Amino acid sequence: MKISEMEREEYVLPGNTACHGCPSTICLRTVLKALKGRAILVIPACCTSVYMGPFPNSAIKVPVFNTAFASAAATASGIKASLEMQGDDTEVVVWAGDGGTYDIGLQALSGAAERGEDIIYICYNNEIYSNTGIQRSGATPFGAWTTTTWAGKTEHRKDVSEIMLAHGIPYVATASTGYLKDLYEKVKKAKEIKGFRYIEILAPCPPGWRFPMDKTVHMGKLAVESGMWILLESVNGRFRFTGVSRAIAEGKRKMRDLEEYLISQERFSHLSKKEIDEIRRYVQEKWSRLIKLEGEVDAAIAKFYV
Ligand SMILES: Cc1ncc(C[n+]2csc(CCOP(=O)(O)OP(=O)(O)O)c2C)c(N)n1
Ligand code: SF4
Repeated sequence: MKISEMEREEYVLPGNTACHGCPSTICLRTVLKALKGRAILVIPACCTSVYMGPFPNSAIKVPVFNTAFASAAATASGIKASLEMQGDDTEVVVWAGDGGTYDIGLQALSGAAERGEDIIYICYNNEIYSNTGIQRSGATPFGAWTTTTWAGKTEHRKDVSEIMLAHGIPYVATASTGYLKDLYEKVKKAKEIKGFRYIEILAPCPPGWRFPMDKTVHMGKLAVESGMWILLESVNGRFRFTGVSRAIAEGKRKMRDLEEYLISQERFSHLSKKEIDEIRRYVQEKWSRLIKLEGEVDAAIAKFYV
C-alpha cells in the first residue's frame, strides 16, 4: 500500500492543543483513518484527553468516552457489550498512554484480555507521564531523565507487549511513529480479527524526551533502526518480526549504533559509558529472547504440519 492510498478523511482536527510535533496526534490520526472513523474511543486521563479540547468542544471526530485512569479496558468492555446487544458492530478502541497502560490500568487491561473482550486496546507509549509534567512510568527506559528520576532511572522498563503475548490473545503488535504505513496496516489487520487485540506504538515526545519538535518521526525511525524498539506482530500465536526489525532479525540490515539514538535526546545526555553499555546489554538480551521465540514458534508449527 502507498501512503497516498490511505483514507483521505481527517478525524483528528487541526486547532487542537497538543504540542507541535506531538506523536499522539500523528498516530491517532493514522489509527482513525485505518478504521475509517467507525470507532468509539475510550480515553483515560492522558495528554489526549486534554488536547482533544474541553466539553462540549472536541478535536476528535468520533465519539469519545473519557474514563477514569484505572478502568479504560473495563469501560470499553461494557460499551462493546451494550453495542453487541443492539446489533451494532462499531469498533471500540481504548487509546491510552503508558502510565494508563503499564501502571494504573494494567489490571483492567489484563482482565479484559483474559476474558477475550472484543475490543482493540492501543497504548501510545511515550515512556513517561507527560501530561502531568514528565514523571517516570513502568515504560521509562533505564538511564532516562524524568522529573522524578533526576539522575536517570535506575530500573529497566517492563514490556507490556510481551505480557500481552503471554495472555495468548489473537492479535498483538508493536508499531512506531516513524512508520505510519506499518501502523495503518496493523490497525486494518486488527480490525479484521475478532477478540482482544493489543497494539503498542512508540511515541517519541519532544518536550518529554527533550529533542526538537520537528524530529518526532525521525526519532521513531531511529528507535527501530538502532534496535531499541522492535516491530513485531503475533496473529493467533504466530509471532514474527515486521518491517525494519524483520530485516535486522534476518541479517539483511545492520542495526545503527544505539548511541546515535541516545545522544539525540537530552534525557540521556548525562549517561556514562557504563550506563550506555547496560542499555546495550538489555537491548541485546531482548533481541535474543524474541529471536528464540520466533524460531520456536516456527519450529513448533513446522512439526505440526509436516
Ligand atoms: C487516579 C488518577 N491518578 C492520577 C491522575 C493524574 N493524571 C492525569 S493524566 C496523568 C498522566 C498520564 O500519563 P500517561 O498515561 O503516560 O499519558 P500521557 O500523559 O503521557 O499522554 C496523571 C498522572 C488522574 N487523573 N487519576
Ligand atoms: S507532552 Fe508529548 S505526548 Fe503530550 S501533547 Fe506534548 S508532545 Fe504530545
